[in-house]
Amino acid sequence: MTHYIGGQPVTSSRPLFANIDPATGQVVSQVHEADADTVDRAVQAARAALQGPWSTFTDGQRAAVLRKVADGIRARFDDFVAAEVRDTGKPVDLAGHLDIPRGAANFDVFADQIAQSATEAFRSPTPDGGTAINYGLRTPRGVIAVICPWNLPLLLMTWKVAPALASGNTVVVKPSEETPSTTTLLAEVMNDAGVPPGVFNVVHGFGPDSAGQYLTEHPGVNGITFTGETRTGTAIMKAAAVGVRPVSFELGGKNAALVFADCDLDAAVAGITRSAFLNSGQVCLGTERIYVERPIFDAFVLRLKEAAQALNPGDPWDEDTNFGPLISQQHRDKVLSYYARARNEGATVVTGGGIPQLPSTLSGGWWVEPTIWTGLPVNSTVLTEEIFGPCCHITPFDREEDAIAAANDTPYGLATSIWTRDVSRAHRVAAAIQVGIAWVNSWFLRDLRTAFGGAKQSGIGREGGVHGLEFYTELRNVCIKL
Ligand code: TXE
Repeated sequence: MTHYIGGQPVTSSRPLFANIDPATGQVVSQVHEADADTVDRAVQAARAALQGPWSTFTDGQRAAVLRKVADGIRARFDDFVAAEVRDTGKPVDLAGHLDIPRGAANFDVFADQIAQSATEAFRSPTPDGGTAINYGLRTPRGVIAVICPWNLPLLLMTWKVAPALASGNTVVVKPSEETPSTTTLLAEVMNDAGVPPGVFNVVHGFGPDSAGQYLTEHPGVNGITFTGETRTGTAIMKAAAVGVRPVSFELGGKNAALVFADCDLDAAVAGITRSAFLNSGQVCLGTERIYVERPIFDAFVLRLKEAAQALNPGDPWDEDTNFGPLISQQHRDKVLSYYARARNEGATVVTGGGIPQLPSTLSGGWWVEPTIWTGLPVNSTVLTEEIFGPCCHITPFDREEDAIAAANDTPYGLATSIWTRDVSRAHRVAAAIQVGIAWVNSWFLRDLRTAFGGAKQSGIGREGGVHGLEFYTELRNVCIKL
């Protein structure tokens, strides 16, 4: 698999690296790793494209091209699904219903957004008794570096690329080394849709001493958008400090669900089963801490255990499979180390805790069991650190304020879900929990026009709708004295 620079596939001189199917552990392709020169070439192509035909496109013309990109993804739907399933091992049903359709929809959403965006205007008195008109003029920020994770590769990448391009920027994308394929396919779709050469560039590779570091340190980059680990965000922020370049970050989480005794228990169990185990727990919005009001604690634990045990791990190409492997051996080692720590710290293992028995064709993959714990104290490792696997801990609570305090007792603040039939409580708790996204009686229910992002160490800035414009454009105030 090659890089994609200035509208062309490009190779580089470093040794290729293997792209592995996490379901089987088999190598599925070899990928070029960008050196500093290759990254420089990509940034220069993106800079040159800022001066090219792209700069003459009206908002409406850019919107029309983005809609063609969305249609282009849909026209090659099976290719995108196959690439995502091979790279991630996720069930074909999930890639086909979430990753690829939402990845395509992101282009439609931001095409609509840019066609409708307006800026502020003020009529102002001047000291000499006259009048001035002030208005906001949004201009593209320039070359945007897009650094992506592996959990929802196309979806999270297009969530950044679509608003960047809608606003008239050019991009250099570095997909995760674990999931290079759909970004490369998207480059072909961009070409076919009439995106001018150099507007969308792709470089492959790793983080430190590789494409990620070279790209974020490159002085030709005007802004960096990143989704991934908080520690990586810290390294990228240091790189961005040189040249005082802005960042947009969506980072880690340790999200809590609060389940009150008056909730619809069926809905809460179904929603939390999704939030803890969808994509094998590799979702930034996922729930790893669950607080349940004591009268329904035992019933909830039993119901969630049954739901976890009913999950169906297996061949990702089987339509009935709804639980996939973890992304890599390294990540499985990390998740299994938390399974061991939970046991060592005295957890009651309600279900799971190990590696599932699967057919021999899948035995080389990076599988773990969906796992539920109870009985750990608030300061235990698995209740404080992001695990990013299919696991959660359930704690009983007696008072609303105790549940809120426990939910807030973390440096993270991405998302929460609150399960109650009491409308006043729903509003009260949603206002009290320090997060960027609070769901009531639901989880991952997204209107793509709404703000998306994290409080505290879960991020900087908001993506989605008009909110992303703050990052992807410079707002100039023009003052005209009449
Ligand atoms: O993330 P990284 P990894 C969390 C989750 C997971 C952990 C590690 O807890 O277990 O992060 O996953 C690039 N300069 N999340 O190692 O390292 C890297 O190549 C520039 C949460 O995959 O953050 C990849 O493209 N780039 C999460 C991207 O950063 C660098 C999603 C993400 O890698 C870099 C994924 C550097 N110094 C993991 N170092 C979420 N919140 O959705 C790495 N990269």
